[in-house]
Amino acid sequence: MSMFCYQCQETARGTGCDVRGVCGKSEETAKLQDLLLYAVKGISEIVTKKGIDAKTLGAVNGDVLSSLFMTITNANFDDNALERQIRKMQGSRDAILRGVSSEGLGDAATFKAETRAAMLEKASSVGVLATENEDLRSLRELIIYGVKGMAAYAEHAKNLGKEDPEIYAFIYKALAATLNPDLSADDLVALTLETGKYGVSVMAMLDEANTSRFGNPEITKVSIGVRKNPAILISGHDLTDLEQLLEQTKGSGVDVYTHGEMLPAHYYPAFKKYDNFAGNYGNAWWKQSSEFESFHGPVIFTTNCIVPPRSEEVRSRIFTTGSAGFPGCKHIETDAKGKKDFSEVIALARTLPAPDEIEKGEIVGGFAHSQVMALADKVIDAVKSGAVRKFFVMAGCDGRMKSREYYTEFAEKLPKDTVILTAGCAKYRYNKLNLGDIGGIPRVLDAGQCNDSYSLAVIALKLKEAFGLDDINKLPIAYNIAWYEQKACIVLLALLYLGVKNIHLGPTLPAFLSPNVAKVLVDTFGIGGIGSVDEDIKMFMA
Ligand code: SF4
Ligand code: SF3
Repeated sequence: MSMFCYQCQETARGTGCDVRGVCGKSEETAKLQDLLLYAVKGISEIVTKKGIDAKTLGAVNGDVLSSLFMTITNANFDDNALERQIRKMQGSRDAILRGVSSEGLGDAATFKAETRAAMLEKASSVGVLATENEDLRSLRELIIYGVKGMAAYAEHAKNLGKEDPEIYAFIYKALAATLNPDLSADDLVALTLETGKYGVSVMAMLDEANTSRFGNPEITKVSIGVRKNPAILISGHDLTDLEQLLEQTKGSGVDVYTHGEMLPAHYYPAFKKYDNFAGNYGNAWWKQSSEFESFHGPVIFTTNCIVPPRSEEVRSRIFTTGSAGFPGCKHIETDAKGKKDFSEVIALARTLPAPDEIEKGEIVGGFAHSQVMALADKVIDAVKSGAVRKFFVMAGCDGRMKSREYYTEFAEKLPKDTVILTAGCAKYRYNKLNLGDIGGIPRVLDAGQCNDSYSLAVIALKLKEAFGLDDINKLPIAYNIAWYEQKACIVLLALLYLGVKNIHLGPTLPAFLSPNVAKVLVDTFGIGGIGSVDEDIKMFMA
């Protein structure tokens, strides 16, 4: 076996990618990501064992977030960038080590791998399978994937100037724990729940960072057609990148379209002032290969999900920034003040044709917590009168597996007196179906990106208060969540921490859950998978 990764839903055979990633990740990339994670675990061990205050670590905290983000599914495929980051993190680790004694520290805190060859060799012994016990491995990886998701959200918040030393301290504690042979399965279960607690904190921080800078999302119609100007497509989740791009393209004659998870940017008041902010082009991440061909203009990836481009022509107009990366694609660096220079992208756009039309019309979104609460009276009346019988949280990720057609069919077949609450790219399975409305309340309420899943929790908590209930599970809300990558793991752990029970996860349960760990989740939280659409609807409506 040359590599091993089972962190996403599309993992090979539902067990693990061991030759090459289904995502396109090569053995070498997988190994460099394993070693980068190991270096970050080493830093975490030093910080935790030596009682170092995260506040004193300066830029290291942000570099740890980026390192973790670089290992999330479909974020970074660039071996040179991964190698540089491993070197950087070893350097930071050694600088921290100089101030403390190395007594009691393990290999992660002290290993040296300077060359690519040395890195690959070292990586072979520090990956997922280094933990032999299946249950401990499962819990360690569940915590690590939750922490990766947490790091992604913390990085977005940091880009907006918001940081929380307690979140950094927790990341160090959790990663150090995954190296600790003395921790039992029970200890790790407790840490998994604590990961959910910090998941809630990080999502609240990001929500505050986004809304204080860009305003509260509001009901918005977004065009899915095209204009006649040359254009740039921006994908991924980072709103500060979008803000800078809109500022730099203002008055340039170049339009900006969102793609995938950037769609919800249209819901923020701050971006409505840009005349060249043209609309959304395309669908969820996995359809990008054909959509980028017909778009014609440059594409900027601010984060995941990148699909390896199939033609040289498309690759030549893909740019990455932040934690994203792909070999052969130009990476736009951030200067010391967080500024990025998109002039090369804009210049390239001017030389290329306008996008081909692939769809027409509009979609509606912007139902984050503040907007839904502005409609609270209407929503509460609709529930009390029986006009709305049930809400379905169908947040999460989309993916390329055929089995995800379940979610389109599920949305179509849901009784007409139900409302879907969504967030994340899962929405593309049903946000263009025209499912109608109930007394003016649309049947699909899109709160935003996966990053905005927090909004769905806030809505549930506020409804619980409004209905005077003592338990969030007494609300008429069912959870049928689609997952793919590790940000979905932190969202799931956050919901569990908030006490939400009976969440159904699909299209398959994570390969990284061992039978025993899956049993704990089933017994304690009622977690379930999915079955057939008709039977599931019957079960949820009962
Ligand atoms: Fe396989 Fe998913 Fe890992 Fe890619 S991220 S190597 S598809 S498990
Ligand atoms: Fe999608 Fe990658 Fe997760 Fe942000 S863009 S939800 S999969």
